[in-house]
Amino acid sequence: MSKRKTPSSENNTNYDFCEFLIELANYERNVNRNIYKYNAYRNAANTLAAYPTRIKSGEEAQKLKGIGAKIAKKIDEFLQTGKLQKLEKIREDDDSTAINLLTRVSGIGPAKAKELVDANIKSIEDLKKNKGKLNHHQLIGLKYFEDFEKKIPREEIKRIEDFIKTEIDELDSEYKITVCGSYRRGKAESGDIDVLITHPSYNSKDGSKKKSHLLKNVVEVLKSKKLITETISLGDVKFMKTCKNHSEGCVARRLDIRLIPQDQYYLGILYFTGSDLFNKNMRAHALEHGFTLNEYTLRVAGEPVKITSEEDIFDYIGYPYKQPSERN
Ligand code: 8DG
Ligand code: CA
Ligand code: CA
Repeated sequence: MSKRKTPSSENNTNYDFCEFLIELANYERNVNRNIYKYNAYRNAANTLAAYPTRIKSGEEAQKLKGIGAKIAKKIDEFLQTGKLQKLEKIREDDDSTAINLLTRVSGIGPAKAKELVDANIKSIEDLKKNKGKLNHHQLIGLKYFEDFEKKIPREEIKRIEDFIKTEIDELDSEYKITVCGSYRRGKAESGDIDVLITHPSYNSKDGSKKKSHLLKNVVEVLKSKKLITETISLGDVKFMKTCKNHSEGCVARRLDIRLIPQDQYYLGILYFTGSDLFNKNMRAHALEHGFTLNEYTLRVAGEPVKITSEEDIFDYIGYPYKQPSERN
C-alpha cells in the first residue's frame, strides 16, 4: 500500500491548514500509532480542502463537520503566529523525524520503524548498513527509495496500460484489465499503478489454485517482456515492477497487480479506484441503508447482491452515480 496522501493544493484556499493537519496526522499514525487521531486530523484536512472559502478563524472552522475545539484552537494559533508549537516540537524531536522518514520506505510500517529507531537505525544510510534487519519487500523499498518517491506522470501510465493490455491479450484474450487508483480518477500523476485483472474462469467460489496460475502467467509474460523486473510477493496477489521512463532514463515504479474473481470485479474496481475518502463515505451511506459494502461484496440482510457493473452498486444502495473523476 502506498502511504496515504495530502489533499492537493489545486483549488484549495485552505491548503496551509491542510498541510499542518496532515503532518499532525502522520505523526499520530507513524509515531504514536494512534489511528483514531490520525483519522480525525485527516478528516478535518479533507473538510477544509473541500471548503470553498478561506477560513478566517477557529470558530468558523468549528462549525464544519469533523472539526472540534482542539483543531479550532490550532487554526487560531496558526492564524496568529504562522506556526504551531506542537509541530515545532515534533520537528525538533529526532526520533519522531526518523520514524517518519523510515515509514516512507515501501514495506516499513510504523511498528517496524519504531523497532529500527530503538535499535539506533535512523536514516537511509543506517538502513543500508543494516540490511539484515529488513525483509524482501523492505529491501526493495530501500533499493528504490528515491525512485518510489517520484510521482508517475499520467502519459507514462497510459503507455504501460497499453503495453500490459496488448501483452495479456496475446496471452489470453479472455482476461479483462482495468487500471484503477488515482489514474482512473483522472489525476495528472500517481504514486503507483493499480492494475486489476479478472478472467471468466475464476469465481469467488473457486479455490485459490486456479487463481495463482492465472496471475502467475500474467506476471511471467510481463517479466519476460522486462516490464516487471522485481517481485515483492506473488502469493498475496501483490507485487511490484520497474519499468523504463523514456524521458528520464530508467526509473523504478510500483505496480500493484491484483487478480479479482469475475463475480467481484466491479466491487474491486470501485474499491481500488477510490479515493479512500470517497470509499469511506459510500460505505457509510450503504450501512445507513442496511447494506454492507466492501471490496468483495455488497450484501443486504446478509445476502450477497449480484453485480454486473459499477453503476449497479450505486443503484442498489441509492447513492448518486459519480464518474471516477468526481471521486477525488
Ligand atoms: P496514489 O497511488 O496516486 O498515491 O493514490 P491512490 O491510487 O488513490 O492510492 P493507493 O494507495 O494506490 O490505493 C488505491 C485505492 O485503494 C484507493 O484510491 C482507495 C483504495 N483504498 C482504500 N483504503 C485503502 C488503504 O487503506 N490502503 C490502500 N492501499 N488502498 C486503499 O479505500
Ligand atoms: Ca495508486
Ligand atoms: Ca496502490
